[in-house]
Amino acid sequence: MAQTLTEKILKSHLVEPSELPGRGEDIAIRMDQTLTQDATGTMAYLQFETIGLDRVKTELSVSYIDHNTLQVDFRNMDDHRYLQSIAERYGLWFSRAGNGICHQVHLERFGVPGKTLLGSDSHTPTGGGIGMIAIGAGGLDVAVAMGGGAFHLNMPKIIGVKLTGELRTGVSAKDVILEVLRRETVKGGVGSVYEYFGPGVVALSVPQRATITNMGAELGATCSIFPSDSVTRDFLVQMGRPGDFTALAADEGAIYDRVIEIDLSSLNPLAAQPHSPDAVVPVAEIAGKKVSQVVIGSCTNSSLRDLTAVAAIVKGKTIAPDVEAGIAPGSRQTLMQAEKTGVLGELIRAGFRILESACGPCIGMGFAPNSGGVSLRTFNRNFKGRSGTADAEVYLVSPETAAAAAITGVITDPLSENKDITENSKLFEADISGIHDDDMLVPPLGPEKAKKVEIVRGPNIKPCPTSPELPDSLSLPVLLKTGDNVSTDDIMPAGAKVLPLRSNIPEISKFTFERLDPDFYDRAKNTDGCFVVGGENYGQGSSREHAALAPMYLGVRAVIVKSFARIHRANLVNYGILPLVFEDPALYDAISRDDILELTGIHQSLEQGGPFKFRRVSDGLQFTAKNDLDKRSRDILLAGGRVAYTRKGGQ
Ligand code: MIC
Ligand code: SF4
Repeated sequence: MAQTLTEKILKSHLVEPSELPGRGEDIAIRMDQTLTQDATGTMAYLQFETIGLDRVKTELSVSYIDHNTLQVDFRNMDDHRYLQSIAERYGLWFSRAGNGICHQVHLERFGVPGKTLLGSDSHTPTGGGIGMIAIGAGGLDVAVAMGGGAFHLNMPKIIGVKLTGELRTGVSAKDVILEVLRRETVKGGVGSVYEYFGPGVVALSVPQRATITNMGAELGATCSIFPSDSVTRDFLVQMGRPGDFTALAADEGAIYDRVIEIDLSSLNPLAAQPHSPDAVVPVAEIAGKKVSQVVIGSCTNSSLRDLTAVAAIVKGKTIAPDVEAGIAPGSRQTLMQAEKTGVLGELIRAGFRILESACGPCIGMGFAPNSGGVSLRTFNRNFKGRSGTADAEVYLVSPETAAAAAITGVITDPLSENKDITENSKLFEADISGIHDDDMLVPPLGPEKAKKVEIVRGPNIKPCPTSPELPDSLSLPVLLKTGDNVSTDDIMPAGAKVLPLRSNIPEISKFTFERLDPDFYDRAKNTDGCFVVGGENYGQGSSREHAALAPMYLGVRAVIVKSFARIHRANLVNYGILPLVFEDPALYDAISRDDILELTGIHQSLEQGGPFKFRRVSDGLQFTAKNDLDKRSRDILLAGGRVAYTRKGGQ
């Protein structure tokens, strides 16, 4: 039978069952590669150490330093030292601070079509741009994959995105994914893979494809993928890795669960308005709004292609007086290429502040906008407060749209800059084929040398707390009730103040739900266990397992919602918190904060798969939560979390 590309790669990596099952069924796949970054990596490696292996068992594992590079005190670098010694000890590659953002470096230096990649970062699907099945997960799942364990997921639906036509100058890959987000919304992709195909694909370069697969994370998708074709081959040749190329595509006549079609030639420049990546409107509709900041960078839009488009627009001009503009090239390699082509010089001349090749402003590590400021960013998330300024208005746009605003000082449709883009881009053409740079990548040590390495543990590295046992019944208050689309940034914020605490759960837990309820920590500390109630798409966004670990540490025993985002739900299971879904979503309205709820027969529900039974103590109101957890997740919860489950022999 004709197969989609997703099915082909999943099938060739299937550990269990022997054939691809129906949509939604549990599958286990082998992971060829893993990646971690420093903000999620310390927890992942602390877990890996407890598995007790001598060396990673993957074909390739890389530990990146890119998130916590502000280093306002000893803590960030303590983490870096720990991570470097772990890489040396267990046979990983190590990407040093300054080398670039994990997803971009991985695409450039390690991505291989047809391979699987698991990363402790939600934007790992960037690798789909080069034809990989690349999935984001919690650190614990990545630790297990590094140890050779399979990764479990529900067999996704496969949504075909048929691209026809060609983008007009001034419209770029960011506008394609913003169009998908406009149509599908931030929860439209849960349980799905977006597979791109059609005649329009060939006109998109690999970095453009990667922009699209990267932001598939904002759809809630498991991952997104492009075929591997002559464009992929040219990219790999340019990266000095022609041997890594294989041609891959869906079979003729492959059947998708659903197909959406986008005519690239009809697309206009788009922007996601505050405060959600799916609040998408045409740029023309909001043109004229005053802008105070423009930032180009992040794992979504910081390739040489993107920087060149910006340089072409700003050529010979100066950043508008009221605008502060910054640019963070995605990798050191890109930075060096931009230097060779003259792009960097032009950006400096125009007045851009050159930021480090790292996540930086995308995760609130510096470059926060002014009070109430309007910031145009080429990033992928604009959740309220994520920029570091609570009342800033962040718009997500393409590099072209950002550059046009940088010059005019107001939101500007970049189609007006077409002539400059076409003519000036030619000025930045140079032979960059020789510039692929691995000097800041430390290769793995051989097994004998590796065994002698001592792990460096500074005072900031604290052991990971363990999950409590799960009793058969719980009678606890609803300590917090949230609305829809609560992100993991709402559950556990990032930014310069909180990120240095990622290796210290007792300390970081003080910030749990800080944005939704500044008193949550104190109230939880004075309560012996609690529930949290939420709306749709609870836990969207980042893969940070701290959003499960810290609530667990503070006594949250179950989260009852209308629906979950995939990675967060898996993280809750791993840390022994019951992720439950209202059978009747209308009941969400009936439950209030501080209600005491009794949950009984938990063990039986987990063993036999029946619904979870709740009763409100004040008036006896009864309701049920669905049991749509697969058998393995139920076993993990029964065991009291993933660590206990693995100790008891679970896979
Ligand atoms: C993000 O973009 O939110 C992050 C920071 O990259 C996270 C990972 C983290 O919280 O460390 C992600 O996307 O998974
Ligand atoms: Fe880094 Fe931002 Fe990408 Fe997350 S989304 S990996 S913080 S650049």
